[in-house]
Amino acid sequence: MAMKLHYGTGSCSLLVHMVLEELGEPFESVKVDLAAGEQRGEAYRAINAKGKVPALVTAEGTLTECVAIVEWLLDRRGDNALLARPGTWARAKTMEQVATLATEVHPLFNRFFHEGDFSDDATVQAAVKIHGARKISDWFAQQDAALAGAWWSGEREPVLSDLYFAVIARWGRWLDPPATRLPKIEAFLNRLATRPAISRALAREGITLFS
Ligand SMILES: N[C@@H](CCC(=O)N[C@@H](CS)C(=O)NCC(=O)O)C(=O)O
Repeated sequence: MAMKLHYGTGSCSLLVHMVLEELGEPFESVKVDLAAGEQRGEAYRAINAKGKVPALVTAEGTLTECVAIVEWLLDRRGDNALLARPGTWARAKTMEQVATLATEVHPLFNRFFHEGDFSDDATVQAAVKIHGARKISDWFAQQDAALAGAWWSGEREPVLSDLYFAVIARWGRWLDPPATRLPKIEAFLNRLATRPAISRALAREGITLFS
């Protein structure tokens, strides 16, 4: 049975799409229409009761949460370029970056995209959005200034955290200035997009790293 990825276009599930393509794993993908609220419907909640993407349906069961899914996919393949073996320093440094993206930067975007989740008061919502945008913009400006080599991770070849960074930087195209147009981040995204697996994942979703 081929695995089945339930994804939302351009959302955090794009990371899973990228990893599946990088691994050359046979899989099917099923689009969940997030804008239409399909994730909250009964049919999708039967797959993921949390009403969120991604969900990966496998022969062993259904797995949710981006980080858990990609770690499982990569570890079951043993040695691979995107994620070093458990217990190695390289693994710890990649996971350090993954944790920053998952637990700090992604939640900041919730303030920017979903300000209504933070208050019923429209004035507070506007303040949450502006404040969130400022914090994310500052973070991307720091990342752009610090980006020294070809990849955000600082590794010689792209690793898992580079893929995740690209997914999240793409959301930053709505900021002013767009994170995708900061010079070193833009060059990084262009470089990553030339990888055949990454361009296949983007094509499946009908998007680019800039739109
Ligand atoms: N912690 C979860 C977050 C999942 C999540 O927030 N997914 C978003 C897309 S990035 C979603 O499904 N949003 C739809 C909604 O909340 O209604 C993960 O990393 O997988």
